[in-house]
Formats: sequence, C-alpha cells, structure tokens
Amino acid sequence: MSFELPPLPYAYDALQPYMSKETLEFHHDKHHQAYVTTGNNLMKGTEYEGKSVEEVVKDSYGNQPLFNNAGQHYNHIHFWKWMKPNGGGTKIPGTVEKAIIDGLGSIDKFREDFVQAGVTQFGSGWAWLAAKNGKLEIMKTPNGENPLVHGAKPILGVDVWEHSYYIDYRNRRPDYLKAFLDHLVNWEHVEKMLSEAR
Ligand code: MN3
Repeated sequence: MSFELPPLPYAYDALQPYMSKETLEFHHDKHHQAYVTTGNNLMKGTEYEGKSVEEVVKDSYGNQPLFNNAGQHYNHIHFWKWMKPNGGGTKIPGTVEKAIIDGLGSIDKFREDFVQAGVTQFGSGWAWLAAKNGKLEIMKTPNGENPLVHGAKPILGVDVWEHSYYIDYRNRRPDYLKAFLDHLVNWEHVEKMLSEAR
C-alpha cells in the first residue's frame, strides 16, 4: 500500500481567520504532498511496501529518511482531522474530559502544559496529548517523530513547524498554539483517537 494524500476534510478557507487559506494550500498541497511522494519513492521495492502507515512509522524508526517522511505523513493525516471550523474551546466530550483530568489534573493544566510543550519544542516538531500505559500525558517530539515510537498513542497533536504558522502568525508561536486550542481543535476526532487507544 503506498501513501496517498487525503483531501482536506473542509474547504481551504474554512479555518480562517485562525489558519489561512494560503497556509493550508502550502501546508497540505505542498508540504504534506512532498512527504507522501518522498515516502513512496523511498519505500519502492522494499519490505515496507504493503505495510500500514502506522507500521511503517514504527518499523522505520532509525531509518531516518523514510522515518521522517512516514512520520510526517501519519502526523498530517491526523492533524487535518484534529481541526475543524468553530472548534476548540472547553466544550470537551465527557470521556476525553475525564481522561484529561485523570492524567493531568485539570483542563487548565492540560492547556497550559500543551502550549508550553509546543513553545519549548526547539526548532521543528510537534506537541502532543498522548495515551501511555492507560493514562494521558503531554509529550513533545522533534521533526517527524511522534508518540508511536515512544510506546504511546497520539490523541491530539499540533504541528509547530514554522510552515504551520509563519504566514499567519510570523514568529508568534504561542499565539498560534492558543488559537489552535481556543478555535480549531476537533474534539470529536480526539474522542475517536482516545477510544481507539484503549
Ligand atoms: Mn506540517
């Protein structure tokens, strides 16, 4: 099975003013497409052909060129679904709210630590809410890495590569992260990832 670029689950201008049409055109059509194309070229004729995206991510850890592209493909498949128009805020499905409180203490603590993880990820990478050993925790990873290679399952992730926010926020990464939590998070996809992690 080769990688395929999934269509965005909403219109390119649907997340404005928090994420612009221009950002999504570059981020989805150029950056995500490049991970798909490069990943497919690197997998051609190898043992990785025929594996699921998750398997390729886990099995290629250490094989950096393929891992970087497979990781980014997996991360972006979910990143598009982790956002929606009129999302975000603290109207969180009950199962997710309970799991966050059990793992992190409170919704406020989750918000604070998630933003902090994104702000302090030096250079390119991701901030995560992930399930590990039956509990939710905050993680951050560099480049295309994700919780799958750290014995955890991603529940919510945010891209902190500059290509995700520089057009709209310039260098203000904290403002981007706050807007993501307040206006963009698709809590229904978070709930789905949580139920699949259990
Ligand atoms: Mn990206």
